[in-house]
Order: sequence, then structure tokens, then C-alpha cells
Amino acid sequence: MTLPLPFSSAPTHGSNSAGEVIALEPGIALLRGCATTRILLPLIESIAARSPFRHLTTPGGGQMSVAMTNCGPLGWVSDRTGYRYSPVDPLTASGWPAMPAEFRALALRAAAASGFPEFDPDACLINRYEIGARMGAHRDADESNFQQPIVSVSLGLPATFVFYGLTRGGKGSPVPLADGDVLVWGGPARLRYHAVRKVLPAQHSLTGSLRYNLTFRRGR
Ligand code: MD3
Ligand code: FE
Repeated sequence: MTLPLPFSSAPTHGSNSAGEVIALEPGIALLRGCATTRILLPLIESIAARSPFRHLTTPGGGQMSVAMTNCGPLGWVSDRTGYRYSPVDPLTASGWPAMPAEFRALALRAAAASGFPEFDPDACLINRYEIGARMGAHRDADESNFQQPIVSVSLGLPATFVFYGLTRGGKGSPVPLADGDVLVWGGPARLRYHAVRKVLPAQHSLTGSLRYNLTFRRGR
């Protein structure tokens, strides 16, 4: 079902390869099948060859089940001292690998199709989920400008996302996400809590037993 978008400048169809932009909730757009894993996966692998996936430590002292790396001018990192954006990969003490032009073009196209033609990401977090990995409920609040949306690209194994409200409570709305799906959230949804349920055992022809997520953000 295609609903009208809450954004005045947004088209109701046509800007993604699957031909529709679905408004899930005010400020949340889903573009199904918009990303091409065959193109993006080799780019992820070449980024990870320079800045490897790692399981970050949280301020509470736990290890995340999701492995992470970044590309672009800024990377999102976590350690005992907190969460932050850093221009330097703490593992290599060098800058993060450059954001591939294909990544940036996909993020800009999805954002523009969802009513955010000015989106200018300076950070791309790459999350890698093995079977059983999950992400607990949180909100993305380490950025300096909440006017900028976030673009999230799902690749490989499917997963279920859950949206909550502006506070942690409540039951949440589950949304199944498949390979190639792109989510854009901004405006009234920008600070909503969200989670990713445990990835279930399966195989994908290109990623095997892995799910990847690219999260494009404006850190500063
Ligand atoms: C926010 N990663 O890295 S965004 C993260 O699949 C993160 O790895 C997710 O959350 C992942 O911070 C991708 C998921 C998401 C989905 C819907 C939302 C975040 C949302 C709706 C409203 C606000
Ligand atoms: Fe998040």
C-alpha cells in the first residue's frame, strides 16, 4: 500500500528502482529494493580491508553483537568513555576509508525521494550482523543537527526493525526489511527509538550468513 508522504516536495512514486516510496509513519519512508548488493558488497569489503569490522565496547562495558566499521570523513565509535564521531579510526590511528561515490549517490537519491533534497552525509556507519546479532532499543542522538535525516540501507539477510515512539516505552511497530531496502527517517521521526531483532538463521546468495546495514548520517 502506497500512502502519501508527509513531505510536500516528495513524490508518491517513481524515484526508486522498485517504483515506490512508502510512508510508514510521519517522517519515515521505506524504499523497497532500492540498493544493489552486487555493487555495494565489494565496496564494503574493500573498506573493511583497511578499517576492519570490530565489536565495539559500550560505555557500560559490554561488547556489541553487531560488528562495525565506517567510511567517510567521520566515523561513529563507542568505548568506555562514551559514543562519539571521530575523524580517526581508533584501530588504525588513520582516517576512515573514503565514502564510495556509489554509497553517497544512493543516500542522496533516497533522501531526495523522501523529501530531503539537502541531505549531505559526512558519516557512513557499516553494521555487520551475524546470525543471532541484534541491536537493542536506542535513538540516534550523537549528531549535532537533528534537521538532517538518516538513511539506512539493508543488505543480505533479512531482519525485523522495530520502531518505538520518542520515549523508550511502548510495544513498538515491527517492519520486516529485506535485501536492498532503504529507510529514510527525519523530521518528527528523527529522534524515535528503534531496534533490530535477532537475525534468524538463513543464507543469502551474496552475503551468506550475514546482514549488513549502511547508516548515513550528518555527524556535525
Ligand atoms: C530511527 N542501525 O546503527 S537504522 C544504528 O539495521 C542503527 O543496523 C540499524 O539503528 C541497523 O544506529 C539501521 C534502523 C532504524 C529504523 C527505523 C527507524 C532507525 C529508526 C525509525 C525511526 C527512527
Ligand atoms: Fe540507530
